[in-house]
Amino acid sequence: METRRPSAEDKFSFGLWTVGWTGADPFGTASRPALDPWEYSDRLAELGAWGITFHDNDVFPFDADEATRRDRLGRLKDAADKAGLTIEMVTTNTFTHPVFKDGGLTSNDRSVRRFGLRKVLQAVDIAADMGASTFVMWGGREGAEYDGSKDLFSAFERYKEGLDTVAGYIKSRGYDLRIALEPKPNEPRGDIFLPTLGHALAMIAELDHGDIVGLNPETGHEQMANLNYTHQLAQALWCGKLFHIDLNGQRGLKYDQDLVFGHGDLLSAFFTVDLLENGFPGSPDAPRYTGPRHFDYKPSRTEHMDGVWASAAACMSTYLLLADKARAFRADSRVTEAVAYAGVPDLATPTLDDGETVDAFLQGDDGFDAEKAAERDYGFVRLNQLALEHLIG
Ligand SMILES: [Mn+2]
Repeated sequence: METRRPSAEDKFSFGLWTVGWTGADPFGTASRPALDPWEYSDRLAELGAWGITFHDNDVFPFDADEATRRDRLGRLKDAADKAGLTIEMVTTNTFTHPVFKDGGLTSNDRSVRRFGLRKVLQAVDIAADMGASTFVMWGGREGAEYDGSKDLFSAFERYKEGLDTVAGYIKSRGYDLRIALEPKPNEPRGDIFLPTLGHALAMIAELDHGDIVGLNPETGHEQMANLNYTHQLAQALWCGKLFHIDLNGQRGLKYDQDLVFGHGDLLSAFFTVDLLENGFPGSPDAPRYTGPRHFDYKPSRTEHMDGVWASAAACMSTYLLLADKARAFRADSRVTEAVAYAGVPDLATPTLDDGETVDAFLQGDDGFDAEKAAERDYGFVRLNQLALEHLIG
């Protein structure tokens, strides 16, 4: 097995803040130099990436004047065009500056909320200018440490107000943009609003403009909530809301590790790639994810610049290796047989007959023998072992 080199067809993209992370953490200062955004994008293109993404303040400082903003955004766009990179997603930073310490859209301070909402709307304009198709909203500071510090009812009202204002603005301008919410349970806030994909879906259902609002689930964020990332992607696909993805690695319930994709739970990563590349095994007509394979990871603080590029290449190589293995897994006749034995395709059959009324259904018992049905062997372990053997073989 050797390192796989990606091509544009693989649609790999990276946040500029990923390779651009200088290693500053709560306990230590930067361990690497900061480059200009176009230097990162040039190197990512050389490594075989197809796209890049960024927060407004990955490109220009928080307090930049209009001329500086235009100049730096223009330079990045030129560099991306020259390198053949697509700017597929843009997002806003409403978490770094201390003005956002109690949130951007849900701060108790109304003047901060008005400032935060303006900043988000300005970033929407940037996203449209750059030709992005997705606008991610990660509300990392929308939350609390202390339950008494918030009127939680109003917090949800203000979150909805903010999201609907942004989505309504996108529609009013005719931008070809969709919003993707990124759930996370905690960090930096003690408890973040919209902690999981399910919470975000419930919020979207309450929005006036929810039709253009979907999800950007991150591997580690869902795993920090002790959830199964592949299941989260599946539910988002099922309801037509998987607009974007953030792939990375996480090992257990701890701080947000942002490891290289596959460097956390490898078997979970295998089935994530299997879902993304092969779709649902018993539902060929089900929605498929066709968007960017976007990585949101951090090159470990121990690495210097060579290690930064090696870790970006590792994300893509690991994905391609897992894709090869997932295809081989699905093409293996032993797997086809084990899948059939397990009854996987049978789940696609509706439980009631076509046109069967509940009354007619209740009148019969199908001659069902619970004791006999309880004796069924599903063979899930054998199926999983076949996956494992493909993965490590
Ligand atoms: Mn993360």
